[in-house]
Amino acid sequence: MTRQQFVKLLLKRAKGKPGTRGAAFAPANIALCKYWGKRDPDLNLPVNSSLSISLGKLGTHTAVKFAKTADRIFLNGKPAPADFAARISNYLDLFRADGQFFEVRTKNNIPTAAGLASSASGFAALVKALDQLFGWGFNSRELSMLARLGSGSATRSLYDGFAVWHAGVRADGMDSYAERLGSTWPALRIGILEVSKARKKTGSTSGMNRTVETSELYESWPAQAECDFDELRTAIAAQDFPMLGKTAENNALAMHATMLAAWPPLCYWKPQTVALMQKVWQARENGLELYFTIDAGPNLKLLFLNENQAAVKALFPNVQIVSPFQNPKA
Ligand code: 2P0
Repeated sequence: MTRQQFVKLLLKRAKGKPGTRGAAFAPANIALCKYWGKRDPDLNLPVNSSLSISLGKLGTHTAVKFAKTADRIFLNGKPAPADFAARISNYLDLFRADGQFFEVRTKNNIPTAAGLASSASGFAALVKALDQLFGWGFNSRELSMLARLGSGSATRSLYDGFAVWHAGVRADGMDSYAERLGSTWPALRIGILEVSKARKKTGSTSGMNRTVETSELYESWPAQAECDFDELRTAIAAQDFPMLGKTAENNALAMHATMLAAWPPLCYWKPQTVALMQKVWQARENGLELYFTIDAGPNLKLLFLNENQAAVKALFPNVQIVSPFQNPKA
């Protein structure tokens, strides 16, 4: 099945009437069990299930309406760079009728393409806005499958709090959607340590494809991811923070190990990334319950509990702290 066929099939379930505009927000998310590798690149079906936590008010606002003669794509108030605009227009091709064009205005309050998952919140917000524009009346599960076609990690950005993206087994991808985990964890904190805002040289899509094709270590990844996914769900249900932190950190490092073993080798880290990882390990040796995760980029995301917020701030004065469960919508 192609992505066009998938969309056609799903749109058969649409029920409402088109409106004149749509506007929506979606949060960024950080995977604690990473999505790394595709079993179907066209449908964006993952090799393994993943689990994430959304970043509350950090994410993307998107407004969409019909345009007259061509797509008009704006990013943060300015005409979007050509590659960004082309990615959005390609995605809109999945939904447009003959001669139909769109104006899309998208605003991120997180750095674009620095490993802070802005394509995730971007496609999730766009899909929610399109749902209003076209009046589809889809539920979050259906919207998560449409977001998936834009960017895999966007599947999980339809929700506040913890989200799981089921890898699914079906070839048509109808069982590869995300859902929210009911648990909340008010004391949980995420600390963003920005090492670089620069656009990365190798995007996640090509990075993961190169890893799947060339890395010997990738063979061990699906089994580890499956195990970590289960452990994280157990840790969340039991509110066992050391288990959550250890599993998330180990999962991220295992993912980066598969990249280092790819050819040509792939390393998203900067020297400062490694220095910060070592600082976390030292703090842990000194008794602080502090863990980290890293996506396909150089930035660290710290994981800790509210009771340790002062200690974390003292060690990392530039940390940006997010309380995922103190968002009024969460
Ligand atoms: C994740 N990442 O689970 C993993 C961890 C990066 C490292 O999902 O090809 O931009 O558009 O599906 O979603 C980033 O990959 O990739 C990602 P595509 P995407 O958050």
